[in-house]
Amino acid sequence: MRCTPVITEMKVIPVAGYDSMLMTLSGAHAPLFTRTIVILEDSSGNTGLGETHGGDDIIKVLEGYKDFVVGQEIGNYRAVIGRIQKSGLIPRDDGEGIQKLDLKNLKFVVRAETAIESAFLDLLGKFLDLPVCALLGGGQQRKEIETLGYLFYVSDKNKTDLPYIDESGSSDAWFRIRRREALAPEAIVEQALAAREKYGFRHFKLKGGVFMGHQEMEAVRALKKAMPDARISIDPNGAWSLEEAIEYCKDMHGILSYVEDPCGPEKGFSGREIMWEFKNATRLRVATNMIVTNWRQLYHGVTLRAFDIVLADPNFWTMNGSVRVGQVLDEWGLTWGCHSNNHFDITLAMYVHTAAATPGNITAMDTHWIWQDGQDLCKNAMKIENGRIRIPDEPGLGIDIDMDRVMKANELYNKMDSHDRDDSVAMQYLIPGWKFDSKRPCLVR
Ligand code: GKR
Ligand code: MG
Repeated sequence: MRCTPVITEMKVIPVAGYDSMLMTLSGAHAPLFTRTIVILEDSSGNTGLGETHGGDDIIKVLEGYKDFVVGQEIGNYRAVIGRIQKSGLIPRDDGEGIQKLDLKNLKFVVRAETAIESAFLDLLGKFLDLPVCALLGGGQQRKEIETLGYLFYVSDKNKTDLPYIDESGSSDAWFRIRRREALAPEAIVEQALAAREKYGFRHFKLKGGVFMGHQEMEAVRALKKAMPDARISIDPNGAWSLEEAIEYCKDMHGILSYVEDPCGPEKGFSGREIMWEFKNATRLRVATNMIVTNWRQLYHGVTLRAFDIVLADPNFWTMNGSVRVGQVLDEWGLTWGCHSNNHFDITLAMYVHTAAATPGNITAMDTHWIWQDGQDLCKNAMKIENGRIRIPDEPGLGIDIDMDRVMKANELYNKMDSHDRDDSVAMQYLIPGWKFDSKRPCLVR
């Protein structure tokens, strides 16, 4: 006997959105970013939503999962996800993970099935009249989630002939600023103040790995001076050697609230060993989304005491997995946070429900959302107000898809020549022949 509705259809829809020329260790963000949307329909007529990373590999993997999903009861979704995970269709990691941020290794850490898990949870929440966070872990832990303002160095898009979005005519100060060049510390402060004005952030993170670390620390100091009450962190994505990282950070107590992936593997030692040495030398709080992306790595990282904060992105861990990470971290006196990439409003809702179900004193959630705000795929995207997002009262994820917008984002995706992320393309306009080097900030060549 069937007790809960069954899945009648699974749609996998690739989508693209507009981005600024954001700088990172990997190069410069392209004018368009890609994502993949999963829409499940069930026999009661409800729709469930999920979103994950983009690109042809992810689409292929998700298409391959359709047979596991269609015809299954929503109440039995954990078994469905379990069968997918045992199917062998997931690419296998050789153990390197993303310790060196090599984007070609992302496919080993992105668990595409999270988009399906989310869509099932959305449907189950609608069936039970409960928010998704009530169905995860020990249930809903909080009513709102603190988020941080993710600051980036932004290059001058006019140095390229690429079709970056222009918002210079917008009436919104943040929308204008986010598309403008920002390389000097003063420009980063201006970016932060505009983001604070619009979203009310109390926490900020600067994406580093662009200039030499001591120059990036100037920007961090300028941020703290402009906003003494704000909590500031920096993430150079492991670009610095251990020696450099200690040198740049040793005097940053009281200025940096934590430092994220300051260094990584070197001289035959893993990123977990090197981060432990950094933490031991500086006594600063350390976060990571690079040296811990699975349970085996978590075990070794915790054994070494290599970090204080794990940014357990549901895209790497699944939503249930991320909450489980948060539960054990909380038991062990460690801190949960969430890593992000460019994303749409469905991911925002997935992050928010995951964070809402995670116990303990979690850290302000990362989100790239402010760079995409205004490109909603749903009619009622969650809003960041006073630096926080409130859990909606509606059941499930609490968001409703707008298919016209999804199909426009799909058209944009289909117009792209390549769907694979490659931040060296835009970078080569700035530095001809530029190539990724995990140990050299992108503008240091
Ligand atoms: O969006 O370019 C970016 C980020 O650098 C992203 O790729 C990182 O994975 O923000 C992420 C991080 O925290 O490492
Ligand atoms: Mg990071």
